[in-house]
Amino acid sequence: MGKLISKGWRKRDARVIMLGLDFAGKSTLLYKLKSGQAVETCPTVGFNVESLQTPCGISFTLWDVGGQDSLRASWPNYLEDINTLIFVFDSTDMSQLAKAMAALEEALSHPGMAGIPVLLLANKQDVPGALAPAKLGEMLRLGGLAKHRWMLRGCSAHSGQGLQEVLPILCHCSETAKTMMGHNI
Ligand code: G3D
Repeated sequence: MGKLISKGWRKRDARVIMLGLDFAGKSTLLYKLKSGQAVETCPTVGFNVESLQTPCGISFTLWDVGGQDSLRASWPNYLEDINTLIFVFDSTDMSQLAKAMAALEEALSHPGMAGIPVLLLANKQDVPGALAPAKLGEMLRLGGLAKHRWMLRGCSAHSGQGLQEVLPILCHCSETAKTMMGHNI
């Protein structure tokens, strides 16, 4: 880590991209992380962008890129030169799970994603009957994730449950980016 600091990593923003299907809760998460407050949102058209200060002193520029079918084609444009990918699942919508997993695979296959750590968020855990993170994890173990360091956390953008861990995880990911491929974060 000392090497990274001496190369000036702390002087520039870390770039984190948040992807997921529409209604997964990306915008709500972004603004909850930013302000600690839940906000009224509209389905993301294009992207929202926020800067976040972190416990480790790195400032993150967090892009919430829309997940609608027509917008997913633009995801590769955002996957260049990133430090961490956050992928958000709507844990209450089983009908979209296969589609969400396919979208994740597609994002992971982008050349810019080589060696980039991935934080998976199983959102909406406040809703009774939501898919538990452990169950989602069992479904995700195979595929493109094997080539990345990754971590799965349950959370609720409404209640804030699980979000206190997110910024420290992002700090850790950025400090150790592109090392330890194939290991969990
Ligand atoms: P998106 O940016 O991924 O498209 P949004 O998703 O952030 O716009 O959220 C889509 C809907 O899910 C919103 O509801 C939002 O309030 C809701 N939502 C987001 N996160 C959570 C959560 O953790 N728990 C619950 N229960 N709902 C959540 P509306 O009704 O405004 O469309």
